[in-house]
Amino acid sequence: STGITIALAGNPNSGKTTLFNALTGARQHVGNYPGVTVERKEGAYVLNGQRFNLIDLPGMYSLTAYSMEEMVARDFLIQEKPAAIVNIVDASNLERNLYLTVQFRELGIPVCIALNMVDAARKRGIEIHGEKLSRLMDIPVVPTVARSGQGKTELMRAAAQLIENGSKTEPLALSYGKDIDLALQEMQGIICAVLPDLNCPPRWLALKFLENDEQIQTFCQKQSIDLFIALEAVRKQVVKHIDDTLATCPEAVIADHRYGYIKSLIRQGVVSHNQDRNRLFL
Ligand code: GDP
Ligand code: K
Ligand code: MG
Repeated sequence: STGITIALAGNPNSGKTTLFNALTGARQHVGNYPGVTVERKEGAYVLNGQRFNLIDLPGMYSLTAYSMEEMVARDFLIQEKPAAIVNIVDASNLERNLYLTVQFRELGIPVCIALNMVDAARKRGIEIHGEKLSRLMDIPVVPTVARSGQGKTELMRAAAQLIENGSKTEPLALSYGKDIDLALQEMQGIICAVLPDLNCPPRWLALKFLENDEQIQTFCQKQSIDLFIALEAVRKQVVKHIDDTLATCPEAVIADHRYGYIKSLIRQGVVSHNQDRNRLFL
């Protein structure tokens, strides 16, 4: 169908389907992804005469696909390359939800955050400063209450604006420490030489390979056995070094750095807690 594709993505139970329904109403089509029983929900949203195809992606915690749902969601993002991701984030579980946001940014697809369930967060005494988060992460953040539809038009305006400016979206390149950064650089060089027309950032592919992502490793193997062997040699070296020096593995170090980045954002005043302990008695 014609129109610009926007994927609604986020952790399970963040409110994706509720938001999707609020945005698309009856203009929905439900099918299946080829070969699997995961539901594929698509719907239309029109803003100022521009038609958008919205996809309600299955819930995911990570871009390393551990479940069928995550596999489908990741494949969709890489193969169908939506113009933008509307990342539905549960405002009450900001830190955990942003772990996925960081990974979307690493993948390099423009991201707009729907800071959802701000009503429930507020009831629990949690206030998120969306503008601050937006500034720190350099992505649009729009507070929403998917259940009532509050914020949905502002959200779609922000997503449309993001797509208009989209060409300048660079993938986020976090530092994962010297050892991993150097390995990534080397792997990226190897990948670029063998696969110049890759449909995802080469550093992202290297990162996934280093995170021991089986599907990514198989993909590299299928592209070229020499590529696989060269990448595997770098990986084995890092694995050994990190095991010797830190008694851990690259995927744990990478996850630690992602969480470190998120924690540092949050510490800069993104979240206020209503400390009124007497609240229950008032
Ligand atoms: P999904 O798994 O991401 O598709 O999440 P759902 O759309 O199924 O929503 C999970 C639950 O959260 C449902 O019970 C929704 O009614 C509820 N929900 C969704 N958005 C909001 C919101 O903004 N505020 C509140 N209070 N509840 C919400
Ligand atoms: K659900
Ligand atoms: Mg859902």
